[in-house]
Amino acid sequence: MSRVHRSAALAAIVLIAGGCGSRARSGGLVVGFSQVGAESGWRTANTRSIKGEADRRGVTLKFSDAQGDQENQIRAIRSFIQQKVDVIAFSPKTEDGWQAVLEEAKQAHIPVILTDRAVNVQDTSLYVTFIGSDFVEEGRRAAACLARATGGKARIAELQGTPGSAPALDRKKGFEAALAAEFPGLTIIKSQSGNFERARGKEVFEAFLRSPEGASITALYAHNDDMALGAIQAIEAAGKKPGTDIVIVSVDGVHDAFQAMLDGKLACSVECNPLLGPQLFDLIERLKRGEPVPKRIITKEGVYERSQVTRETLAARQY
Ligand code: GZL
Repeated sequence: MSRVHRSAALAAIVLIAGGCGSRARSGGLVVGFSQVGAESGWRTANTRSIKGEADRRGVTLKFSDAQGDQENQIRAIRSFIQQKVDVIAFSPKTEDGWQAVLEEAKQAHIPVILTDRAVNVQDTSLYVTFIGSDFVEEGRRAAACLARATGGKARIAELQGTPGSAPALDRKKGFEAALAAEFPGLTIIKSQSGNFERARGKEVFEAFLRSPEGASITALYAHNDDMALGAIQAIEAAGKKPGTDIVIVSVDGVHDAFQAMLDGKLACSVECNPLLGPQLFDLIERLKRGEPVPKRIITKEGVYERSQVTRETLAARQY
């Protein structure tokens, strides 16, 4: 069977998955994956998980690193369509701007899976499912942790993630909702994007400290660990003690954040699991077998608090 017919068969399986259930195709799969870039420790771990799982399962993975440029992602997806891959998966840098290319994938009968981040489209038939975290809940958890670590009173500087990205929009939304509903003593006095990058987080926090409100900042909410780690460098360079003069909470749970918690510089890191490879390829295998798949798969996550971190837990980290 030609790849076009195989792709159509796969897409047809997706469309009638809930029905009689067709005999799944046998043989290897070709999957096109478009990655946002390599902006953070989380992203590096996510890429390693996707590539490692494809390798373990003998899946042919066409992997494209967009280097943080949405146009590169769109070009890569168009290329996957021209190559007639069996499935397209991607982590959309930002929520908007995907309608046209997703319609082209649908016309080509190639199923699309969203991993990590969501897209903003009216027609949700343009993708099979979205596997990723609940970023609003992560924002709420960060607020609760900051309230615990500050006794419910803080003047907060916020380092936001990439503008227009689902994690930045929703982590802010969840955090602010929790402050409004439960923590009146927590106030955001500065807020700017550090683009999920360590160097940019350091630069922005240096500017925060130099601002008129700088001396009154008592806490930092960073949308990811890399920006928090950059801010810690800025705080120490200004002669202040991270974790004491400025209480810090962030999101992801990468290895360096565990080190910062062990060093007493970070109060907590809200877990955001990057190891999506096994779930992604389990899902693709289910599609291949003609089994129904849920429209939304939320990764199970918790919160890592400084009090829980030991040398043993640090050594045991997978990422
Ligand atoms: C979250 C992911 C975010 C991480 C950042 O699922 O999209 O992007 O929190 C990463 O570290 O850059």
